[in-house]
Amino acid sequence: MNRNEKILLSALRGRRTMRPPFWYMRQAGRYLPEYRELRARADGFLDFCLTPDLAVEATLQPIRRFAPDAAILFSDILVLPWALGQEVRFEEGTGPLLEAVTDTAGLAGLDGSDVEGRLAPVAETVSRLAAELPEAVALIGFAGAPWTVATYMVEGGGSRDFAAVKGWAYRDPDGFQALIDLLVQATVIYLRMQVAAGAEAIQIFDTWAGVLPEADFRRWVVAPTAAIVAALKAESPRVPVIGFPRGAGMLYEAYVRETGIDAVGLDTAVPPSWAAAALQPLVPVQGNLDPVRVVTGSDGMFAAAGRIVDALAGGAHVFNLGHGLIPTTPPENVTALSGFLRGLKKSP
Ligand code: 1CP
Repeated sequence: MNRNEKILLSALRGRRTMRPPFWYMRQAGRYLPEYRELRARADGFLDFCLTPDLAVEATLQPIRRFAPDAAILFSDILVLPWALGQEVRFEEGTGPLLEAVTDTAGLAGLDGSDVEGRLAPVAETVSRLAAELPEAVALIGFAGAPWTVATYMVEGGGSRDFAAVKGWAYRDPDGFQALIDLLVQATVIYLRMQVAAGAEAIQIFDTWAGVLPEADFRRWVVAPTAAIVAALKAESPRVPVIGFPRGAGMLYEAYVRETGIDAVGLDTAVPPSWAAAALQPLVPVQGNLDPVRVVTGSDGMFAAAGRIVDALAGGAHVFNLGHGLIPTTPPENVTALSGFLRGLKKSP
């Protein structure tokens, strides 16, 4: 055992740690006043993600405040469609808006030949962070999973029913496969670039994994993720890959067994006791406090966090939320939760 290994990486490699390391999905963002101030200085959200000075600062803000065990690169999953040539905008209040690609003809407008060039600013952000972060803090890089990124590309933004993206996948699976293949290829390039720049772990966000029936889940969630993991592992076998198949429910176990991921993120609905029995013997688990618990805070927050820590104490566990922090979160609740987590010690 490497005594200088960062606690996050120890846990992601399956080791028992003296306390669960912790970080928070969306630990940077609108709930922080210093983020809102920084955001006001950028021309738009994409510009924010692609300006290393701003992205480095946004990544470091929650590290200074809460001293979590990991920093996550400040960027967005939708920089990848932009790098493929799709028009992507972030509208104040409405979220992302994309020029929808809904069929094979639309695919002709995408170009995967310069992902590295267009996303070079992200690599610069990662390498600056690798140099600037406190010694004990691990740096996590990320990308969206092909299925989740495809939902935004095909729907033209967020969706309630996913009728356009499912419609294409059901009507013309071979055509849709070409989009997924392009995304797998581009995602591998993008994540390899982040690892080369200094990312020490990778998270693959599959926010909309839970909307697919089983057969389609295997084809559009499991298979593309497995291909990405295999390609990353071929080059960097020591860099842990965390998969987050949000909403996968009864398919969580198949996802873990069939993708080759090193650790799995649990959404808020996954019972920790079930995860301890079914998933933790296979891989370290990460999660899964309800982000709304951090809005309401007080005793209920500590009790809910304590229940998760206790249920997952028998194996490797990275404490996190079941989804990202929301804009109404009082930062002082995050401070209090972080103090609680740092004070934990595992009984021998
Ligand atoms: O104007 C703003 O400030 C925009 C808010 C915002 C922020 C802070 C967006 C727009 N993206 C981000 C940053 C972001 N996005 C990070 C940064 C690092 C951190 O966590 O601190 C990460 C990891 C993401 C990933 C992301 N973007 C996901 C996957 C994780 C998840 O939350 O489910 C998804 C689905 C997106 C798309 C996206 N980007 C932004 C919004 C509002 C959305 C969601 C739209 C929707 O609800 O469908």
